[in-house]
Amino acid sequence: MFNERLIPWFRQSKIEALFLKKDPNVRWASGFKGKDSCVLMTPDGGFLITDPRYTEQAELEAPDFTLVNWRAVGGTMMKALAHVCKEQNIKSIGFESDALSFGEYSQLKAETDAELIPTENVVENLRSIKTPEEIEDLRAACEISCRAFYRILDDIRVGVTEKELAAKLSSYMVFEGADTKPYGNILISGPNTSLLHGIPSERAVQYGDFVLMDYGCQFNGYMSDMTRTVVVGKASEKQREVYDLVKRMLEDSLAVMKAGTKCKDVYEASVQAIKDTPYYPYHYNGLGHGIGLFVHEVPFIRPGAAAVYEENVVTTIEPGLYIPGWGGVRIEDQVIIKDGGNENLIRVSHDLIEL
Ligand SMILES: [Mn+2]
Repeated sequence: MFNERLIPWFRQSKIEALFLKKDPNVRWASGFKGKDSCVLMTPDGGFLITDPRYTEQAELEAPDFTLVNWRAVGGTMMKALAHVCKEQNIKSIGFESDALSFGEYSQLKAETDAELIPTENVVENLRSIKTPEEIEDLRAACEISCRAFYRILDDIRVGVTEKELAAKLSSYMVFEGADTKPYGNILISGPNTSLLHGIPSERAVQYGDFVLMDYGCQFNGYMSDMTRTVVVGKASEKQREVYDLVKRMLEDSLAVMKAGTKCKDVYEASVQAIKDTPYYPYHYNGLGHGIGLFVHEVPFIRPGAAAVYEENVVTTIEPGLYIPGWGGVRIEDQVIIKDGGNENLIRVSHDLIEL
């Protein structure tokens, strides 16, 4: 599948070819789902540069592309790329400035006479707006995560370790239909919950703990990302106070998320509930991110972020309060931006669950 959505960029940039190396960008542009491969896109067609581990798969998944086996052509990916450019008489190549290593860039520069032009987020910006097919895959990934959530609730009890719960949660997603690579779950408990990206440990869950689960899966390569924080036993007054503030932050954010909203305005909406409370210093201002074939993508919700939501952007929204040594709460949903509002793909209540 040659992605026609790049054509306007070629027209506007006047660059003759676009060299893509990041796996999600290669997949989006060509349909090829393998790794360690790259594509060269031109307005007239695409070249997929790979090695014999992937040639059969590439023929099946990217039938419109000209396959180049770099082991046979040049012996390195950069030499093969330079060879294709010479053959096609390509004089300018855009490349992903945040993906090419210095070594690769140097090698390519030595091998080609074409002008090398750094680009940023060309495919990411196009990719941020999802097609109906992409939305169906994202919806399926979110539904799988939600079903896994209800299953893991039965396992959370005093004495079970964070690692055991993380392993079960991952397996539930696969049994519920996810691709076999559920990603790095954050499943942490008690005082560990103030660690924004804490790693599941041997810590055993205790009565009164928060258990924070930030996790997701892929369905046909498309990702879900959700977070819920529950309490084991009865919540203390302070736990409930912090939880209710985060819930308000989330719901105030969701209320403004629609086509035309600037990302910075979502951030501003999220802090209304805490700005006059002692908890304000404990929020984190990275509040959400686009999501699709990769987990953290444009547009990002941050203070001052000028990006404006367009219809069919899919994004997370994940406010939290993190109090070092005490614990933290995060609640994260994943939504489709629509005209006049959004559709929430995470259909699990925002209310505090006491187990
Ligand atoms: Mn997230």
